[in-house]
Amino acid sequence: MDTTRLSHTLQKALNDQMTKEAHAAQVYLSYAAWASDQGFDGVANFLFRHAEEERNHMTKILEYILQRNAKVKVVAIPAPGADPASISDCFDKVFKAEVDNTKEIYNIVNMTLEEKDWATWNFMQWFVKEQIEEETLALNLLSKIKIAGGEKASGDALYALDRDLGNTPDDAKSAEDVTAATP
Ligand code: OFO
Repeated sequence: MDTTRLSHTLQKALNDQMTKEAHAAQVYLSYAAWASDQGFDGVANFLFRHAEEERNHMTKILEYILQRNAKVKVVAIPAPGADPASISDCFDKVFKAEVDNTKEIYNIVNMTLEEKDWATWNFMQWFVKEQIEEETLALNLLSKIKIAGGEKASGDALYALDRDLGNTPDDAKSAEDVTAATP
């Protein structure tokens, strides 16, 4: 008797998404290292935390695949791309990465609808909600850099922004906290 509770299509889509979350973690890790190297420790702190959250997302999907008695495939994670050219470019890239990931999440939700796999549909709603939070965070970063002057931001403005980001994350509710609250 087949005891797998995921179709082959969804098993593959969730495994692929697991690797995409791991890739996002690597990308944010590389941006964090770049920001730290540039002396922006506040930005780096924010990005290190974000990399952790992406790893949590990967694990959350892995656990769900196992829970549905399906096969987990851990594969190589593609390398992150080039370092950002500036803080403004970094925040642009973060926003784009989040919007792209939202599209991937929506694709999987569409598949669950087609298959009428309500368990996986329900599971994916956590990610739909999470992407709203992450897009909002990324939009806030874009607003901050815009106020600071974008590519033309002065050293003083960047210093203030960096200090701000170094202080705020611990007050903010992280995705990790949300995960713990709604396993
Ligand atoms: Fe995994 O949430 Fe961002 O991308």
